[in-house]
Amino acid sequence: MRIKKVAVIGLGYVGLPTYVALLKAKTYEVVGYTRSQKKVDAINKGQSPIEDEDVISYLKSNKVKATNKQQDLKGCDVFIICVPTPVKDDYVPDYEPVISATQLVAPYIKKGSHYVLESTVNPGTCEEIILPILEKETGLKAGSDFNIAHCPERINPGDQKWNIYNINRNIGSLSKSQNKEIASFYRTFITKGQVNEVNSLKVAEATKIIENTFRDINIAYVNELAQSFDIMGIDLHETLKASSNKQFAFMPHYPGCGVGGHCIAVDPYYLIRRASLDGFNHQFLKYAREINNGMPGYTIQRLLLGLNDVGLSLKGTKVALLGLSYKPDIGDIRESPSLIIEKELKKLGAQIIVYDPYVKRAEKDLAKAIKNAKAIVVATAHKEIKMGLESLLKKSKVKVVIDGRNCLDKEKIKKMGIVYKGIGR
Ligand code: SAJ
Repeated sequence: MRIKKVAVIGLGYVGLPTYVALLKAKTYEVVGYTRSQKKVDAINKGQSPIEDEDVISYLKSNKVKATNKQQDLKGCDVFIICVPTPVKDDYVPDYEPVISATQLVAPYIKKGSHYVLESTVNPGTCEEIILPILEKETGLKAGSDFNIAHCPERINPGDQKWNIYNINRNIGSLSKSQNKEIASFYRTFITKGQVNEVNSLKVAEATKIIENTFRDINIAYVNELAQSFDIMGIDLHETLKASSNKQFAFMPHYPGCGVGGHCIAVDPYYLIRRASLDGFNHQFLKYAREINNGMPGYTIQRLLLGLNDVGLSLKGTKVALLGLSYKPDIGDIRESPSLIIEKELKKLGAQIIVYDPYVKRAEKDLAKAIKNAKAIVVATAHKEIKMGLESLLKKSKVKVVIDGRNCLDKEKIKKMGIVYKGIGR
């Protein structure tokens, strides 16, 4: 079937760049759907709700229409689902956004349609959760009447080099012939990356989950090393830098105050839970999650040690927490370790001020944030902190710096007579 009309469901960090890439392809009629009225209004006024340069400039120079009206999906041949896959408070996967997006498009699935899930899910989600909903709602047969495909997204928010046009993708479907058709469709807008056809939906789902659990366990590895190296007095930061000059078979990751974001901190729980349903206990993945979830607490321990060195207690002491977002130079605070540190510091009686140039509720002026502070915790390596903090420290009352991202010049700070403690440093 020739693909003429395409719907993108979900206009966040993944959906909006996908929507714009499809518009730029100038080959399809494209519908951008989000259930958020706020996002619809912003996009229709030419304002991007996400920090993506390509999207920002496209919306500025083109009239783009977003919708939250279900009937606008009528007549679409392809439905690309780009909604969040969060976990609930007890780390149980929350499929609600995927399920409601599936129910939203179901009335418009017809013979020859392609339903494509891009959200990161555990192997089995498409066939065990999505397929029954679509067959029940449409009365059609998945596979013979319509296709279900999985093409896991690999968007890396804030990345200047890798983007939707050049990141390689994997795609799996219910059948080889349908996979061929939907893969050729993807190649019309993924102009600089490969689109690789895999042999099954489960393999497609498994690729992204292992990519992100790979990252989580490697971060946990260096976070555990950091704790032993702090006791042994070895600078892990320097060690990793040196080990990185091995030209093969070594891939550095970096210790820090924790693992945030809606990918790495969340995805492993999808695989852990699904495998447990088949009786397999992913103890290694679980332990890695425990280590990474323990890093905000470890960072507070480093602060207590530092204050101890200068005879201060945390209670009543002014502490500047620098950085709320989960990664540098963006304003996304989902699952951010900073939020746990902030909560813990308040619970322990610190007088806390939070600085983050990218997050609305935080102080934007770094000098003001550290004024009268006795201690600083760097939780996000924003460029404003890396570039601006050291010169401010000289004239400050700061006695202790906890460098939760090992992003400052340790020797320079120590020369100012300030106690410096990093994570593994
Ligand atoms: N982090 C560490 N140490 C590291 C790397 C990251 O503590 O060595 C922390 C970060 O501070 C952050 C969290 O982990 O709090 C996640 O960082 P991230 O760089 O993995 O950023 P994400 O969550 O945006 O991950 C995305 C993912 N992309 C997709 O899911 C499509 C991930 O697969 C990428 O590997 C990652 O970007 C990337 O490479 O930057």
